[in-house]
Parts: sequence; structure tokens; C-alpha cells
Amino acid sequence: MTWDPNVPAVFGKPNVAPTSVFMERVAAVMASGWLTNNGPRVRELEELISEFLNVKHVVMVTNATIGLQIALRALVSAGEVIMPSFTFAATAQAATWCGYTPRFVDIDPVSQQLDINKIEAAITPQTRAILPVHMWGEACDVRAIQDIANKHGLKVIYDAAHAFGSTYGDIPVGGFGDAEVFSFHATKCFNTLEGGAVTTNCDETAERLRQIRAFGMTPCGVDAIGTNGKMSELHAAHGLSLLPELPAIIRWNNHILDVIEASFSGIDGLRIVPTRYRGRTNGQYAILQLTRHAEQRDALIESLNGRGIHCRPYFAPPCHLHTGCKDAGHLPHTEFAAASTIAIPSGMQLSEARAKAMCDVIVREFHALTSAYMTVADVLQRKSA
Ligand code: T4K
Repeated sequence: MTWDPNVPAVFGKPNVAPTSVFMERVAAVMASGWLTNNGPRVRELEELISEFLNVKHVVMVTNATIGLQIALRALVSAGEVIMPSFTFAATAQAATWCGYTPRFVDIDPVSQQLDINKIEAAITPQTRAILPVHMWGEACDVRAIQDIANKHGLKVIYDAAHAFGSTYGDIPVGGFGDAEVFSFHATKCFNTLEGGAVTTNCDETAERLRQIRAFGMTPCGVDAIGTNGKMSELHAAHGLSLLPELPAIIRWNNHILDVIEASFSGIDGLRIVPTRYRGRTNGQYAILQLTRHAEQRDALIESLNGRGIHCRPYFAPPCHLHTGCKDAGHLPHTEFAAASTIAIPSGMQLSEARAKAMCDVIVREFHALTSAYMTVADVLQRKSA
């Protein structure tokens, strides 16, 4: 099959719950007279997710950004938090919003995850926590990270925004470190339109998370600085209606990722970032990297967008180059990843044949752009010779 640009594919296209199932729940919520603040659907979803992730406590929140803030507030006192710079702005902003200082560490160029060999050199007397990201759904090296944290007396909070349904070996992401934070934004394979969850196996942490989620209130008063991180019943209703579909979504995502990986295997200058070597993942992300000719990344995105393949650069610029964070110096692997990475369409919107046809277009456009570039470069070289 050839690619039809009139039937576009979109990075981030939401998975939506079956409309009739969702609308039935919406009607029940509206008739119930209980719309938010730890309502029955939020509690039901917390229970189902707790079972799914095999973790003791699940605290639903309005989004992962607020979830990260709540987890940091619950676990960390003022100081520095070690994290990757190659991540969504939310990871760093959650820490700065709470008054903590991000200490950015470079990534491993293969996995695009926080380089565990560089963590210890970044630890100072002010360091309080490590905030690694299960990048693109691949679980971090949780054992190595926990060893470093134990040795230095640090908390570990995982940004698990991408990793709902992923595993480390056979163990689901959700119970590692002191807490893990998931995003249930519309673009995630499982979503509550906007939403997220903080998970932990610690009773005391869970109690604190719940308290901070609702203004720091206890039955007797207010004894913590809290926020409003409560999820509404309508958001939970979407989650409840989509959750039964998740196993099929994960299966198909992974099948399409197989097709995409096979299509780029052996193509010089392009690779798919590996995401399935420490365990299983939700298969949601197909992340393409230009290992050569990264200067053509934006031109490639523009050309693909014009052909109905809607892609995005991530995460550019990386966090250490954001306003207010420009003190981390040079992080070479992070900067190269930010300049060379493209999130391409994947998952439920693609059939096998469409996935293959899409990849063929990407390879063809890459070759067209880079051979043109080589010609110009050759001309310039010849002129200067
Ligand atoms: N930590 C990490 C590592 C994260 O990646 C994220 C978020 C967070 C923390 C914070 O999670 P939340 O606070 O959001 O729960 C998107 C998502 O908004 C964001 O959730 C996600 N990560 C990030 C990787 O991607 P944008 O600004 O690129 O999203 P947006 O809304 O422009 O959507 C991207 C594409 O998705 C669009 O170009 C088209 C498609 N799309 C999007 C929406 C919302 C649709 O087709 N339909 C839609 O309704 O950040």
C-alpha cells in the first residue's frame, strides 16, 4: 500500500473510550449530585489501578504536573532535586514551582534516560531527591538508582508520565522508589482527558499525598501547605470507560511498534529509540532519531507534516536551556537528543500496512533531504578547496 496524505496520522492522537459507555457514566455522574472531591468514581478508578499496577496506594490527581508537585511536597524538604534535562518542561517546572532547585544530569545517548553513571557526581550536601523519568515508557534502571539513593539517603520519585502499563522485568512500574507519578493526559495511551496519579506502597506517604491534594486539610483543620489536585468524577468516568480497552491497546501499540522498528532497522542515519529491553512497555511511543544529519530534523518534520504524517520534536529546547534554568552548563547528549529526536505517529490509528507505508515515506523524505544536503555541502567543499 502507498501512503495516502488525505488520511493523516497524528502523533498524540487520543485513545477515546467507547462513546456510549462513557456517556452512560456521564449521565450517571450528572444525576448523582456528587461531581468531585474524592467521589465514588475516582475511588473506584483508584482501586482498579491499584490492582492493575499491584501497588498499595493510588492517588488520582488533576494532571501529572500537579502530581509531581504533590509528591515532592509530601516527600522532600527544601533543596536540590537531581533529574534529566531531556524531559517535558513539567518535570523541572514541578520542582521549581515548589521552590526546589533542579540539578540537571546528562542522559545516556542510547536510552535517552538519566545517565545513572553521572548521578553521584551531581550530589551535593543540598541534594534531597532523585527524579528520574521512565522515558518513552521504558522503565529506568530502578535497582541501580535505588542503590545510589540508599547510599546517600535520598528520596526517589519517578516521573512515570509515559509508563502506565510498562514493567521492569515482570514488575509493573508504579511501586518503585518512594512514589511514582503517571500522566493520564489525552495523549497518553490510557487517559482521563486530563489527569494523573501518584502511586506508593507507603501508608504514611499516601496519607500525606491525599492531604496535600486537598488544600492540606485534615478532618480537624489544615496542617500542611496543600493545593487543589482533585480529579473530577467526569474525568474518572472516562478512565473507567477506557480501562477495559487497555490490554488490547497495549497489544496493538506493541505490534505497530514492531512494524515501525523493523522498517527502520538497517537504515543508516535513522533509529527508533529502544524502549523494550528492561521489561514490557505500553508501546505508545515511536521515537525516531536522526543519528546523522540532525540539522535536517526540522525540515524533515515540515516535509512529513505536509504529507499527512504529523510529527513533533521532543524535548526541544531541553530543560536546562529554559528561562530560569540556565545554570547547568553543557549537556552534550541531552542537547543532541533535543536537536535530533522526532515523535512520530504510532498506535491504534495505524494498521500494519499504513504503519509500513508511513515509515517508507519517512525514509524516502530523509534520503531526499540528506542527499540534497550532501550535494550542497559537496558544492561548498569543492568551492573552498
Ligand atoms: N512528565 C513528562 C515526562 C511528560 O512527558 C509530561 C507530559 C508530564 C510530566 C506532565 O504530564 P501532564 O501534566 O500533562 O499530565 C504533550 C502533552 O500535553 C503532555 O501531557 C505530554 N507529557 C507531552 C509529552 O506531550 P504537548 O504540549 O506537546 O501536547 P499537545 O497538547 O500539543 O499534544 C500533542 C499532539 O497530540 C498534538 O500535536 C496533536 C495530538 N492531540 C493532542 C490533544 C490534546 C490530539 O490529536 N488531540 C488532543 O486532544 O505536550
